[in-house]
Amino acid sequence: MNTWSLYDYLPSGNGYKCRLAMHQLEKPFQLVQKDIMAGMSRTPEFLAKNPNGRIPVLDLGDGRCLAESNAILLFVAEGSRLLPSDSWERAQVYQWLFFEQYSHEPNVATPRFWLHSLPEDKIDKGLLAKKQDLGRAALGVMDRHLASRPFFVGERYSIADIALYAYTHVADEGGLELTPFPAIRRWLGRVKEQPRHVPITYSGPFGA
Ligand SMILES: N[C@@H](CCC(=O)N[C@@H](CS)C(=O)NCC(=O)O)C(=O)O
Repeated sequence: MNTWSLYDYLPSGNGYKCRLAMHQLEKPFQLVQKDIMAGMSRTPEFLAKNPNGRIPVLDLGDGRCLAESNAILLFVAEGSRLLPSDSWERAQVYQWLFFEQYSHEPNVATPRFWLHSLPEDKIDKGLLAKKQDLGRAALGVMDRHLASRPFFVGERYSIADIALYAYTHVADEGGLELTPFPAIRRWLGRVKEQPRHVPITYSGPFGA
């Protein structure tokens, strides 16, 4: 079997989703770190793997490359305990993956990226505050859902939890305090207790 490679940037929550899921599913892969701040995801070689110029990219080693973190999650989790086979439960997983990309990631991850990676004078404070408000709204949706259930779908840990955990657990780094969201805080603890959990800073070995 070909060796899988994940092109990634360690601080990225989108990359972390894939690292965490593949490690928990005991799927070995090589981590190829790309410094996106130095333009390494915009080189001709990288654009041949993902024309959108963004990490994470899963390279299957046989000429096939897959981009988009949630597509990678769905691919690696197929047939596993992390992706329900029941069509209704699976549709709910899709619901939360799409929510994550449209309502959560752009408003929870982006403030963190701006505050940590941009020089102070490059940050539009008004836009940052708007994003943070939308981020709090997304966290509110999650908190209400989790108030009466342990995990997002079907009472079991799934890739829906992994996708939403990635940026939620570091939301405070974007100025989004989790104190007002008690159900989220309890859920973060449950996710962290799952077998083979690794932190966002973990750089390998993976799958072993
Ligand atoms: N929707 C994509 C977003 C990927 C993304 O925004 N990647 C960022 C890092 S988290 C990136 O590679 N940025 C580098 C660039 O835009 O040049 C996913 O979920 O994978």
